[in-house]
Formats: sequence, structure tokens, C-alpha cells
Amino acid sequence: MSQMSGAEAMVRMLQLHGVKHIFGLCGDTSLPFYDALARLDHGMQHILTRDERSAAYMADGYARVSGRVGVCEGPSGGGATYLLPGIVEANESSIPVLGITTDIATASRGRYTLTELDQEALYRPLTKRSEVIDRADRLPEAVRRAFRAMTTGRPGAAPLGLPFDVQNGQLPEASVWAQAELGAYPARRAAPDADAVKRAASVLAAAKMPVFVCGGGVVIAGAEKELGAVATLLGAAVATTVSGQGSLAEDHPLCAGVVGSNGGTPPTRDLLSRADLVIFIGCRAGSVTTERWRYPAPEIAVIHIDADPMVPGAIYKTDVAIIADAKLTLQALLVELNLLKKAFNGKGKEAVKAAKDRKFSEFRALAIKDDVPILPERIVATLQEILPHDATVVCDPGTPCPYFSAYYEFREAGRHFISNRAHGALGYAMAAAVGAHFGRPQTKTVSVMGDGSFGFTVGELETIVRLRVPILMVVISNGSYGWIKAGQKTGFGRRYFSVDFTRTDHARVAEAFGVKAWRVERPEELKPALAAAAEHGGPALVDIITQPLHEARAPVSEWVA
Ligand SMILES: Cc1ncc(C[n+]2csc(CCOP(=O)(O)OP(=O)(O)O)c2C)c(N)n1
Repeated sequence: MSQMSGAEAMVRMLQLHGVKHIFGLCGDTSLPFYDALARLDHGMQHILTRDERSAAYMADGYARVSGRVGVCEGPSGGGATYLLPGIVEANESSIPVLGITTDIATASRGRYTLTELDQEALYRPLTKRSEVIDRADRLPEAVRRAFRAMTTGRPGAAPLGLPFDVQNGQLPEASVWAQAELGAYPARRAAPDADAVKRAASVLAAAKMPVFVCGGGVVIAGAEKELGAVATLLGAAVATTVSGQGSLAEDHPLCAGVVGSNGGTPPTRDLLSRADLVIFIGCRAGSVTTERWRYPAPEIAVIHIDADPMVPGAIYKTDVAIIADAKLTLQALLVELNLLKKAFNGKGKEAVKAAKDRKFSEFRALAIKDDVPILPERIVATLQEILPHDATVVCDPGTPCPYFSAYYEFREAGRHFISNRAHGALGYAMAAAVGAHFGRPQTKTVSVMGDGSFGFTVGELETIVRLRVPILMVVISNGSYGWIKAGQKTGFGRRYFSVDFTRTDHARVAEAFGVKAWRVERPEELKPALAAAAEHGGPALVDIITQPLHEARAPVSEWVA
């Protein structure tokens, strides 16, 4: 029987699952794996990063736009701990990311070996499945297990530890096989219970003003078309969470936009408050979406559709819970609703128009102002003017996330907005935008970051230049950890403490790495600079001296979520 090494088998297993890109950083325990990547003809591109945190965020951004598992890798010890933030974010955001962490040899365990770490235990509470592969001949089934875990049910992350001796061990070639469909998500969709769908249809038929609140689950399930059809039949408004943007095109007459404390505005909150039934889809109804469980009101009637059985009923008493894939459920619901032969009028169009007119007239009044420093509203409006409809915008926490959630209209359904809403760690957007570019290279990818976030991730500019990644980077420069400063202003009597830092010249930093860069201080310079940067064929960065968040009219109702 012909044999291959564990390292070779890992490469082949990734290939068989349709992996095309691996984001990672080298290490001594990874040498056999890297050698197998160097020797074999596999058609995968390895993207060398400058920090494992970035590698995991890249894999996350890649998975979000491509619909495929994102793969990142790093060595034992510091590699495994640095990979962790991105793997946790992906897991909590229901995004399949495979984290390969190479490890010391199994025989060296317990002997104070440099970089030794219990990787299985480290990741176990934070991922769908955590495993360190202890024997080369068990490697193929462990990889298959990880892919099954990541892409079925609620998608999530799965780390795989790959000890040095397992990489060098031998296994039969015949055991190396995969089911390629598990490389994409959601795989093996679960159909809804027919009785529950019937009950949901009758509850919907009795409602006067049903409103959908869609989380990330609609886009993850690729259920945008089905959602549009059901909402149109019902005439029901569709609101989204920050992660749910793209559930419906935002210029659709039924799309109310984002609700919640981060990107929601009083007009959208008022719309939601008028509902007599809320249909949550792929949405955990968490603190941000519901403004700490106040909107919608706790006594509202609820239909909840989710792939995770623990979600419906966690916060709101639920009239009908459907544990299934969102696309299949909406398809079934459309059939049931049509059988009722009823003319529905969910009052969505009028309510959405009134809410949006109010929201955008307030926004436009600020967006045209010539204030110095430049207002965040003006930055959003200018990017809206110059970017193509199919662009992907990746936002960090701070100023970018609420502003783009509230006011940027993503005019195509699907994944065009990305933010790390599970943990909101600073320093996500630059790396996630790199991953998103590799996942969908034919469209423009933009990352919008605070200057705090830029500081977390600046080293990755080298990766971006080395690989000529043509993303547009925008830095909102305000010389402070603005979100926290705003919290000190509103909740702690303006006692500003340890939130300000020196302003960096981000454009010059970028230029030193070889990135084409612009620094913008005056509003009239903004559009020409952003347009030139967006059209520039290579990596580009625009550093914008911006109104500090604590002085802005931010679409944020609570600074502590
Ligand atoms: C890793 C990490 N540490 C701390 C925080 C807490 N935090 C949330 S927003 C914020 C300030 C963000 O500052 P910046 O990136 O400059 O954006 P701004 O708010 O000024 O627009 C901080 C420190 C966080 N989200 N992530």
C-alpha cells in the first residue's frame, strides 16, 4: 500500500476540500508542513502574513465573501495564542475558519519543551470543535471531522493541532479522501418542521405590521432572494442587525436598514416599535441589536428562525421557533403563505419611506457641511458617491462601524459589509479586507479603520505591498480611542482619562511601506483624494483628519453595549 507523510496528507486534505488560499506565518514546528507545501503540486496560494492575528482575520474575511472555509495557520506557542482572536471572532460570528496550529512532537510533551501548550484545551471552549491530531493515520478523519463541524448546522471555527511527529509520520494514501461539498457553507442544510412553518404562516397572516429583524444568518444561508420574496408578499419591513446588512439591498423599498444601539437611529427604532410581530432570522437578538433588550419590546409576538436551537427563546418569549436553514425555511414559508390566498398589507413600504426620509434628511444636512476637522457623515457620503455598488466595505469598531451601518446604503444584496461584531476587537478591518480581496478579487474592497485600529495592524502593510493587494484603506484620524472617550463624556461626567494619543501621520507611514497615500484635512480635498485612491490600481491609503467621535452626532444610542 503506498504511503505518504502526515504533512503531505494535510496538504492533500485541504486540496480535496477545495481550499485555494492559506493565510499564515512560519515557525519551527511548521517546517514539515511548509516543506510539503513547497514540494507538492497543489494549486493553493500561501499568503505569508506578519502576525498570526492578521492571518486569522484574513481567513475570516475570505470566508465571509467567498462562502468557503477560510484557512489560517501558525506554529505552536505564540502562533497558537496569536491565531486565537480571529478564530474566536469567526466562531462567534458563525463563520467557518480552520486554524491549523502546528505543535511540538507528541513524545516531547510534559518535558518543558519550548512553545509547549495544551492547544486542544486552549481552543475547546471557544470553537465548535478543537482537536490535536495525535497519530498520522488518524489525520484524514480528523480533518474531515473539522470540516463537518465548521460547515454544517450553525457554521463556526475548528482548530486542528498538528504535532511535529504526526507531520513526519506515515499513513496510507488510500485513507486520504474528502467530501468536497464540506468545503463550502452552509453544507447539508436542515429543512424546517412543516407544522411549525404552517403555524408561522398563520401568525403572519394575523399580524397587522410584521417586521423582520435579520442577523448575519440570512446572508450566511444565501437566503436574500427568498427573504425578498416573502417580505414583498407580506408588504413587511425588513430591518437588519449590523451583521445582517445585505439581507436585502438597502435601496429596496422594504429595507429599513440597521436597528440597535450601534448604527440604529431614532427613526428606525420608531419603525420597529410600531411592529405587532417580529420575525427574527439568523439573529441572536443580543444587547446591541435590541438596545439592551428594549426594542422590540419584551412582550412583542415573535417568530424566530435560526440554525442554532439554543437561540430562539433565549431573550424573547417565542410564539413559533423554527430550527432550520433560513433559505429552506423562507422557501417553505412562501409556499404556505401563498396557499392562504390572502392580500397581505404589512404597511412596510410607507413605514420604511417615512423612517428613511427622516434619517437621511438629518444625515444629508451634516454630510454637506464644510467643517474642519471633516465630519464622519461627509466621509460616508463621499465613499457612497465614488464606490461601485458591488464594493465590499470592511469596518473596524469606533467611528467606522456605526456610521457605515447607519448611513451607507449597500445597494446589492449579499455580503458587501463586514465588521467583527462578535468581539469587536480593534485591528480587524485591514486584515479582513485582505482576505476579502482574495475571496472576491474582481470587486473593490475597502477597509475603514480608526487610528487606534491602524496601530494594531500597521505591520500588515508590508504584506499588502508585497502581494500588491489593491485595497483602499481609509484611516479615520482623531488622535484618540474615540468610542471610549465618548463613553466618558456621556456616562462619566466628561472625566477624560487615558484615551488620547499622539496623532500619527498615517499617510507617511503607509508611504514608507510602499503604499500610495493621501492625507486629507479639508473637506474639498476629500472627494478627489478618495476617488484617486479608489482608482489607483495598487494598495492605497487615505488618512482623514476627522471630527472626534465624542463631538460627533454618532448613530450610537449607548456606548456600553
Ligand atoms: C482589542 C480591543 N481593545 C479594546 C477595545 C475597546 N474599544 C472599543 S472602541 C475603542 C476605541 C477605538 O479607537 P479608534 O480605533 O481610534 O476609533 P475611534 O473610536 O477613535 O473612531 C476601544 C479602545 C476593543 N474594542 N478592542
